[in-house]
Amino acid sequence: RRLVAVLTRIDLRGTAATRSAADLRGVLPRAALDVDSAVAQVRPVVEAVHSQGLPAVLDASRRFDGVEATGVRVPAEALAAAETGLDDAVRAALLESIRRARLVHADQRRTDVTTRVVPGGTVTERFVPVGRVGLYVPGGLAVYPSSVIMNVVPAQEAGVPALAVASPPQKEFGGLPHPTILAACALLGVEEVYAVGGAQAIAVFAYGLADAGNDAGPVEPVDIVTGPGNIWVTAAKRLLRGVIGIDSEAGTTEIAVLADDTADPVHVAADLISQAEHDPAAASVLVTASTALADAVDAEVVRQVAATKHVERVQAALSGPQSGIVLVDDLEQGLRVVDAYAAEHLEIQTADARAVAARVRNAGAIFVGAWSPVSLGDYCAGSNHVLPTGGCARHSSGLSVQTFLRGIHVVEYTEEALREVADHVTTLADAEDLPAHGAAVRARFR
Ligand code: HSO
Ligand code: ZN
Repeated sequence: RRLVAVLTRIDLRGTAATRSAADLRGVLPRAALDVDSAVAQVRPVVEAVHSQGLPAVLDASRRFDGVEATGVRVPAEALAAAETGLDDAVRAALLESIRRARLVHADQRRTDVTTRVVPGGTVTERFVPVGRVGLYVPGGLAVYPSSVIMNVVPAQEAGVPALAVASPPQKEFGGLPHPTILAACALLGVEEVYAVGGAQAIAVFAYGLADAGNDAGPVEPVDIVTGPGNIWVTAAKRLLRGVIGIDSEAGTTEIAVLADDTADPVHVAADLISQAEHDPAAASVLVTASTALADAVDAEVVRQVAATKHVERVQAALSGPQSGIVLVDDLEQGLRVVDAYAAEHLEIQTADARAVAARVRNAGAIFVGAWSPVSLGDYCAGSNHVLPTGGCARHSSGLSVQTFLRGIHVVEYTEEALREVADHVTTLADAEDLPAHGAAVRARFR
């Protein structure tokens, strides 16, 4: 195979300082994902599942996954068998990943807070987990037992009482999801697993099924659906938001590296390639003021890509318009660029990396220094790897315990405390021309 120096250069030297964040976003590499036209395409599938139930789901599995099935529920025996059949090293790694994720997510639990607004008047914020969640685990180019962990652990630590997992049926595994995915579910104590993928999976979660087939009973609808997925899954989530709650859209993965002369080009290239491995549409972006580093990373990328397993995918991702090397004048401009880009994953490989990282405002997750690569976070850091992509890190966070909690205000005032503020309520009600609001308070003091 002939390999080319793949990363495009975007030279912002001399101009980054004067551009607005919106302007910078316009010139930075990023894939344009047309979710809206995908919404139109998934609508018939979603509507069919809603109106016809199981037959429509099985029909979609036949058309999109090439799988003939009579039901969607993964039998308990299949989960147990997958767990028993797990390779010892994989089991140990999954358990360590689960242990670390539990440590971090347990610390995210919220305790109720009561504010005494006035004597006799309190507002309590009570944190209540949602009742039932659906967690989507993609199939596609890779197998993602790690994503089972990243979805299930925060929901469990939030105290969600009912939890179901869906993942595409695989022809080579008798119409079930990949055994490692089933094993991860078993290790986490998840018993309700469905072999259904794509938009039809999200529709099943949103509307439930009167009959899951094979005498498995019904599928109850869920309150929230989380988890990454391809464009069809993303489109279905966008379409059904409102019927269900959803997490932020986690699209094709992205890595940005902010690096200076102190960074090791071998590490930087390896990290850029690591996330490019996910998908031909994955994005790998290096931001640096050092042309020496840029040249060294280019050379390393060529060398390492030649030796990597998924060379076609990686080449496509690195040479696509969504990837590149952005040249800036200095670290200051580099910080402006990475904030404008708002990467899903941002590595800081600079001198005094911790201080630089502390100044970043927009990123899904930040990886500090030479010993904290994104791959660590993908599996075993304890952090969550379901993160906002496509610039959504400007307004959204990754998956956490908070995703599955609602904060409910509980208001309790005594007669005296209400009497004391009654005039203010009446005045504001009159100012809004809503006198019945004021009357509801005054009626109590006649
Ligand atoms: N980098 C992906 C997560 C992942 N990587 C799973 C490997 N397996 C999105 O954060
Ligand atoms: Zn990854």
